[in-house]
Amino acid sequence: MNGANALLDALVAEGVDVVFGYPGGAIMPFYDALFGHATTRHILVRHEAAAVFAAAGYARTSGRVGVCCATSGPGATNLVTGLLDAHMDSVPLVAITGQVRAELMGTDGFQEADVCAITQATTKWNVRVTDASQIAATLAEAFAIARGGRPGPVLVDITSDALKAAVEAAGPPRRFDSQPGPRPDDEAIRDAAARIRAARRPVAIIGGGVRRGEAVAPYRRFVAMLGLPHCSTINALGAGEIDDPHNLGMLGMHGHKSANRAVHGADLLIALGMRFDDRVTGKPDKFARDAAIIHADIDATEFNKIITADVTLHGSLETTLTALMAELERERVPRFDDWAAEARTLGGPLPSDRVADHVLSATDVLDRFFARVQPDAVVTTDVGQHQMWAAQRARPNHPRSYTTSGGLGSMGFGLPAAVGAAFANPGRAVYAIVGDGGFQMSLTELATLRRYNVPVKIVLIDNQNLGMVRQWQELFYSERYSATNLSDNPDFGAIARAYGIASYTLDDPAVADTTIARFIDAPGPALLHCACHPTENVWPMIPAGQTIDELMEAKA
Ligand SMILES: Cc1ncc(C[n+]2csc(CCOP(=O)(O)OP(=O)(O)O)c2C)c(N)n1
Repeated sequence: MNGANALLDALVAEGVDVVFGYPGGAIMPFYDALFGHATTRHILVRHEAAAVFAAAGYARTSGRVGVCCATSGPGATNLVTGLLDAHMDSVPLVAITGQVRAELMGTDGFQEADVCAITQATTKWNVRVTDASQIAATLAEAFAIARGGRPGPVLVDITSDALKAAVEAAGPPRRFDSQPGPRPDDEAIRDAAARIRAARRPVAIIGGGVRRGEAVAPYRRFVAMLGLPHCSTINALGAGEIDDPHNLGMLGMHGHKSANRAVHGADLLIALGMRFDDRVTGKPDKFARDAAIIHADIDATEFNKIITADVTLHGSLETTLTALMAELERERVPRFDDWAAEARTLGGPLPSDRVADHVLSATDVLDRFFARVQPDAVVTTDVGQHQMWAAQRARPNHPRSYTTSGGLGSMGFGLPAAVGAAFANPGRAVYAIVGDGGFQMSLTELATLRRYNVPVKIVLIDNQNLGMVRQWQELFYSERYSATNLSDNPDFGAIARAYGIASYTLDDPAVADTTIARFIDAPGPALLHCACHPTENVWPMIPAGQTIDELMEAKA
């Protein structure tokens, strides 16, 4: 048995069924151990960036730890963006990188990169292992850290000589039981309950923290118990019951008007597992300025970072909400139905640019698409206008079914994340909604779809532009369209076919419904190439650093 076998055994002990990766010199002993392995399957992606995004798609849609691997130097550095994406959205990952032999480290050895230094700011924890006997214990610790407390990515860098060195069989794995999480202070719970009782216009906001633990059910009970208007950040879409009339939808720059207006006019915000990102707050000193703030989070460093809280509740959302509901039930439970009904009227339909009848509108395509998508489908998106249009229109029924690069906003995420989601959710429909720019950053993964016959369906919103940047140039840079025109795009259908992927073209609104239905019903992977109007914009929009008072809408 060598270090590589010990590594594989440690993955098996953690129940890892899939590793997304790409081989190379320093990690070859691990690939040799993986060869023909019975339970842990290696999925060969076509770029290391896709390996880490696929692991993230796996983790985001399953709640389990995603695993990826890469070789030293260029393989390892190709993971950096995906690690940062996972770090910003609190996604539990373990990335394993090969490293040059210990004796070469620090000599600019071939394919040497100090990946621990490079990923210091993009991981929750990273560690180098040079001693084969430490591999098993280090892996167990890496998994515990990735999934414990506020989850995040961990990188384990192992020198190739440690992977090759003989090692005793590890025996039963050492368990790193996650520490019991913090419990919110009783006094703070009483204070929060008193403020809820005294409030007239309270609003709850749920953030990505709801993914952790079993917070969805208590959250739904909490808002139902109070008749509370509630909304979510993009990372928590699906947390609220989709048919609950008190659910005001997505908050933020391109959020629903009723959600933004209700928050703006609230006298109490109950912020749950969210971190007041600038795409949500716009201008922090004018954000919900009449509201007292109750902030609940597992990570105390989020308190008072951007918005000063009146009450902080440090603990898992599940524990916090359970304690808060118990405290509220000790006396009369307040109801906010009248305010919730009023909050609903603050919105109105989503504004859209008008597009000539014979031209395909991206928002119309997505409306028709989401009307047909199964409620339990997994949807991933790339980054740009299509991401926002989809977030406004998707109807996910669980925060693990809608997956997007929220904090980092990294193009190239959508397709590989869908690959990972498909491996984590066999039998569930998986859709990737991508733009023509981001698709070209990741279309190598068509080969992965083909090789493993992964039934991911890709909706390509092709507006022949880097649309989101084009929109900002139109609105804020005097229509100087610098480097955003993609009118020389390749023939996407031909590209899909070259990879052996079925392709459907949609360029006529008159046949949109039938084409979308054929695409959804197609067996196996498929591409729906939607040739859309080039200048449709995302509305509504609160310009960066502004407030709801500066809300922009489509011109009539
Ligand atoms: C890796 C990366 N590079 C650059 C950007 C900046 N950016 C944000 S949206 C966008 C345009 C995306 O264009 P496309 O994929 O065609 O989607 P669309 O906005 O047209 O829907 C760009 C370039 C980014 N978010 N990520």
